[in-house]
Amino acid sequence: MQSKITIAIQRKGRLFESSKKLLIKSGINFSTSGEKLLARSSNMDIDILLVRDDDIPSLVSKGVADLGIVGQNVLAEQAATNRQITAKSILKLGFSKCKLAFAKPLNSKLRSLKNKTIATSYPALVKKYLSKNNINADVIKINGSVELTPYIGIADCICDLVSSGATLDANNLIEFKTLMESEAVLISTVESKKISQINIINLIKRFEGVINAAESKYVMLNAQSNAIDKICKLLPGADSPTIIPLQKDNKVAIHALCKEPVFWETMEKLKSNGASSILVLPVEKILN
Ligand code: PRT
Ligand code: ZN
Repeated sequence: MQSKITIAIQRKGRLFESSKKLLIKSGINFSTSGEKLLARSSNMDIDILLVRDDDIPSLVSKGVADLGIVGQNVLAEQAATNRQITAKSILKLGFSKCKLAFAKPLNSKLRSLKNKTIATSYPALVKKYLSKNNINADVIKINGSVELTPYIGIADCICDLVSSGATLDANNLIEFKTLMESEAVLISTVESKKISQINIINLIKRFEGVINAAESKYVMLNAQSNAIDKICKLLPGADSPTIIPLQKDNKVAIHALCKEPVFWETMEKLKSNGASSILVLPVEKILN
């Protein structure tokens, strides 16, 4: 008998909607409401723990959850401070992308971090960076409103998460160095190749299928037979397009799964190389 799978996801916050969408698109039916901390899937033997993102690495490391979804920034900070965090990223999920970056006031003359005071919610990652680069500096841990610290005189610069950059702009700060890029990841204590539970392997395959599908498009177009090579080369990330002869005019239909974005510019280039009736369709699921 296969045992139940437990997955920990963020209960509310920036990761919640995309984590829920990924599980639902992977065929796990469940509903969340209000303060519910445990959701049972109605169609699969899966429990979903709804928790704060900071608790996810330890829940997975302790084996309370088999899998978890968390930002690489949170996992890396916790792993840098606590040896008991054994959970590792096994799959990049492509959402909640951001970077952990140093920023200083617009009018600051700061040129290096040497002997400066840095405010951050990620002290372990900042200290690791400083020690790796042989920089001597003070690090102060601040949990919220890190952006305010240079103006109240307690720090020379900050190291915080940035996505659009609007918060830095609004606080007259300018980014000057990226410490790490981050996105949501699936975590487990077991490397994906070593996972033995077949139901977990199949679930991870479904996650991969949803992620790959989100980036892929199915392209169909018509072309003259003598333009096939030129056109196939222009199809982004297409492995081996299907060529189907048309009844008339020595023409063919070309069908391809494009694993990279298909922009209007790509379509215009295809057209100027002899393609016509170009259709770009969304892909819902891929199982390799
Ligand atoms: O309540 P809980 O503890 O579960 O959640 P939380 O409040 O600790 O985290 P939450 O929901 O704010 O963020 C969860 C994860 O989303 C983070 O750990 C990151 O992996 C990811 N993420 C992606 C971000 C951002 N983008 C982001 N922009 N987390 C925070 N921010 C903040 C940043 O700290 C800064 O204050 O947004 C502001 C900057 O945003 P921009 O767009 O103005 O640059
Ligand atoms: Zn948190």
